[in-house]
Amino acid sequence: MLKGVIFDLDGVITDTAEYHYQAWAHLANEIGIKIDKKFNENLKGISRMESLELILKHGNKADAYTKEEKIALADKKNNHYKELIKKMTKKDILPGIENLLQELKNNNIKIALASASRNGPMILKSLEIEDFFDYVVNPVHIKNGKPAPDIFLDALKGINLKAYEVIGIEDAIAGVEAIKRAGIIAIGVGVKADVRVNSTEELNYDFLVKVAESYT
Ligand code: B16
Ligand code: MG
Repeated sequence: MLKGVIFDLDGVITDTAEYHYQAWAHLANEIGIKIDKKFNENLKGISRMESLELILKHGNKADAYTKEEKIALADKKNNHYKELIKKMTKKDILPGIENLLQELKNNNIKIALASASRNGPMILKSLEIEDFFDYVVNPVHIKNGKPAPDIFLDALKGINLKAYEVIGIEDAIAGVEAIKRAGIIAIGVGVKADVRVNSTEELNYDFLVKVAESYT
């Protein structure tokens, strides 16, 4: 029986990938590295520091900076990113998601957020949906990022449910792998998972109940 849903943020609730891309591309350019949208796909669901490491490696600069310099570079990207997302409003919620959150609440389904983004709570606030969430994982306390299952296991604890009682929704390959490694049914938005949908528009309470039933 479906008792909880664990959401990823970027790519599922709202689309911040484009802003992450702009901020990373700008920073990379400043240090002489070119990244394109195809490369950016590798950064989805990956933490800020790990993203920077991948970009440096991509530009053959993996050993060019000290730890302190890397922290400064990541901060710089984040400040730019925060400027870009400042203007986000309710209108930036992906299609079908607000309706789904409301339906889940009406049916007493627990709702958690398992986002690698440290800006998650701020984004939920801008979108005016923070009250729907029973638990928001603080990624600062998560030892191993996606594709490790840690963030989804923490979310399960936060809403006090077992893996078989929930569904996880992700848009990144690393995220789907994390859900599966936590033993949870995965819905992939635009990516392969237990069940794949092409758009968040296809997500609603009845659909999720059917998915949960077909896997138990
Ligand atoms: P921040 P998700 C992830 O969010 C993004 O997909 C990823 O591109 C980003 O690097 C990561 O959050 C960290 O974000 O720099 O804001 O802490 O997909 O796990 O919701
Ligand atoms: Mg995502």
